[in-house]
Amino acid sequence: MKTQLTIACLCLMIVSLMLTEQSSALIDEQFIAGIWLLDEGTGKVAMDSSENGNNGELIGDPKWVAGKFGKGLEFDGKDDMVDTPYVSEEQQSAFTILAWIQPSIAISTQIVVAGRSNGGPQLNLNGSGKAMTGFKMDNGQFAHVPGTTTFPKGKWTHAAGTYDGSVIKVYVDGVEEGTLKPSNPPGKNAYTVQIGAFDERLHGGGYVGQFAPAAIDEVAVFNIALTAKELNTIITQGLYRAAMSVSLSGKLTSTWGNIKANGR
Ligand SMILES: [Ca+2]
Ligand SMILES: [Ca+2]
Repeated sequence: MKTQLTIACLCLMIVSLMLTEQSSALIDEQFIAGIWLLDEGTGKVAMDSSENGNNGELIGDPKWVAGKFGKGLEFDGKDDMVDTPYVSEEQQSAFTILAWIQPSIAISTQIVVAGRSNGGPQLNLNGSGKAMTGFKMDNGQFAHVPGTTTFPKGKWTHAAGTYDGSVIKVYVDGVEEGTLKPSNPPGKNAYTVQIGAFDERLHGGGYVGQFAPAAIDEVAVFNIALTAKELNTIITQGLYRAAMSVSLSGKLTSTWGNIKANGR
């Protein structure tokens, strides 16, 4: 009797999960570099919610604040940042970098949202407060494309940069705002993905700068160019729900892997 009840309960659960399934995103976990939900709310570690273990270290004293989804991190624009251990040559083929940003001031100098120093794949706000993405090409020249929206002070706005091996695109709130076809692919880059600033000193380099006076939430890096549809699923549902709703469709191992709800 107990077994039958258990089976009945499981069936009900499966049916209800199928009914609530609502995602269209299909991202193979091999393309996930790292997912930092920034939901810890305490401590000096920003956990990677993917299975890759690219946990970030809080440098300086960024503050845990209310994020766009759950908690987020507020950076002071002076010496706060997060350093992750993620380095990859795969980003020379394709990438997506995305995050929510809430500037604390009107942005007037370029700041780092997330990316790799020394011309590695980057998502920034430029000196006009517009999202900008791109990289240093293997010929040493820069290929960066800005969006058109000025990120307003005190408001969460979403930014994403993608590269599919041919074209760089920048999206704001899921809307494509700029494209650029670089003449060459990204050059090699040995720096880690960092959030809120660059500090090469942590990895044997010398440059430090571009600190963001902003709160940042839900940072993710993929080694594939997400589509506008996938970006909009993530923006609407949040990274965690977007990942879980795909998982609930039964494609757990072939899509987002086992996303961990750190701090939730
Ligand atoms: Ca500080
Ligand atoms: Ca969060």
